[in-house]
Amino acid sequence: MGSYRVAAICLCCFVCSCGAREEEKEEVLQTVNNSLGYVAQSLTKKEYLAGDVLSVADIVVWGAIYPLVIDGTSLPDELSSLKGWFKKVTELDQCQKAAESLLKGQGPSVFKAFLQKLPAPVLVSEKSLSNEQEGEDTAARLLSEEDIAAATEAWKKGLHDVPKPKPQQQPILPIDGEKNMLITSALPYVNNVPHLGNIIGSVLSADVFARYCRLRDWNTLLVCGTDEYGTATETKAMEEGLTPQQICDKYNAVHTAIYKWFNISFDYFGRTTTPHQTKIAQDIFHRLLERGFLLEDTVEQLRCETCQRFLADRFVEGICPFCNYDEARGDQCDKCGKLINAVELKTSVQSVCKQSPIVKSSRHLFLDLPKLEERLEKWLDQSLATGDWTTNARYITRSWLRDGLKPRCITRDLKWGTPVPLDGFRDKVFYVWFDAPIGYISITANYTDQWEKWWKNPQQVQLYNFMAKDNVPFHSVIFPSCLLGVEDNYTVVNHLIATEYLNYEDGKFSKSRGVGVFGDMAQDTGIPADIWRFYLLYVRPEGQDSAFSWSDLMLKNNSELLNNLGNFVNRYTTR
Ligand code: B3M
Ligand code: ZN
Repeated sequence: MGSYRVAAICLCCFVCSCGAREEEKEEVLQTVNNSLGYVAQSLTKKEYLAGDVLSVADIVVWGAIYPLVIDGTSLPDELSSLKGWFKKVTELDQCQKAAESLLKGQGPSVFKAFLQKLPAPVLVSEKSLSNEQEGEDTAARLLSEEDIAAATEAWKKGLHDVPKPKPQQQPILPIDGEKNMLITSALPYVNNVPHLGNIIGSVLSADVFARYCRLRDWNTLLVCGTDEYGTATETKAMEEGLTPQQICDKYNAVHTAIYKWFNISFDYFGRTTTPHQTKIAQDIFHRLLERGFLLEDTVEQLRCETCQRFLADRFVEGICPFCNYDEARGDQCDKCGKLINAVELKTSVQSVCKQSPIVKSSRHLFLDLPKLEERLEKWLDQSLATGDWTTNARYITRSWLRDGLKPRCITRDLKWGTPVPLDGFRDKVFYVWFDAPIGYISITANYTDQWEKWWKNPQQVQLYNFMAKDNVPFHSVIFPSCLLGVEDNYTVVNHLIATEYLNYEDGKFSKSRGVGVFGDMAQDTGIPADIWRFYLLYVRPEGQDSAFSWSDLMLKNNSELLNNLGNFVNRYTTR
């Protein structure tokens, strides 16, 4: 079925004007024609795809090629078997109804949103093994005797004869004419020890991709750091009897040590509580303000009279106003994924002292997302069509836009954060999710004073963001809207790679309940980091949630690493 899928995906070029080059369109057409030819060929011998009766295969293939073919008249005569079959299936009552309800008089453009959720089209030239081979039809290429002999020869010579990756200049900066890969891994909150789910969701996935890029001799910068502002830190500080700064220093060191042990190849691991963060975040804020993208409004906020403070949304728990899940956090519902304003929770308690908060009003600043929506849509059309976005990232982003964007509050009544540099708001700080993605930029600024060569250079840089799926809307909607709104030639995400969740045995990892395997525990087991890395990548939750299990770790270690890989290497080395 793979080839039919390709045919459907490639149609994005026809319906979304994604800006594909002429040659690319030619290639797409070629791919589509090959696939259609293949289907036509198989229909010369039988009535339907799987035999003489209609089956699910017919419906799937019909649905996949329908956006392109519509009434069948565009099919060339030499595909007559396909034409006849297509007509037959189209005439089925259910298929007619499906087509009518889907198209609603808008023609094939209704498939745009659907196609954008699918993986980007893989053109033949992108599959080629190196740039020099561009254009060569590697998909159709079979290994020749010579290829196999060359591979055997290379294997015999061993690693020392393999060309070494080019040494990286320091600091690593974009280079004219090269592929410049800027890779970020979501910034872990500083108030906790990361668990295996956090590790595979962003840092390890980004690390593996960065290693791959470096082996390809692509000019690569991998940055990350701890996300240090916000109530999470203030609360942890209260719990441990330390200042927020002391908490940040303590846990930044914990994170640094864990990622070092896991061999995560960051080019720079920083933190968000730096003067660069203040400067860049405040500059972005001023530019948004000057351009009329901020609004002022009164907010009803939850305040705990026992603790004498306003409560950040995520420290309130209650019933989700959308799906009635009774353990929704005040900022986001873990069940339906919707973002919430804590005051909208049906009943709520503060997660620390379990008291019911009161509602109090306060003036705040909002990002005017409806005003930024048009430029965001335009940019997304381009980025989704040409970039590598995981299916969940496409889906989450599209559903956000489909529901319509609303202004989002970017200030908070807290102390531990980047100060809001505007009269009337100077006792407030930026909301951590306004601030945190700016951390990628400020962390790079701490690495090199030439950071703008990465971050204000969309012409030369490809930006890859790695994260777990709950971080998607902030990276695909809110942060890009800010960057587009500041009109300062910022590099905006081109590729967004989001994982599903990794569960622990039969349940969830839970920092607060201490359930799961945390970075320091993994180290204490005495199992080497490479085995953890292998197993986490093996169970990486790509298309759906997956689970860590101790017995499966043992099984995969014994079967895959020891029996398969171990024996293979052993046979070779003892020959
Ligand atoms: N710290 C959330 C998280 O760790 C947040 C990510 C920020 S990325 C800019 O899941
Ligand atoms: Zn919900």
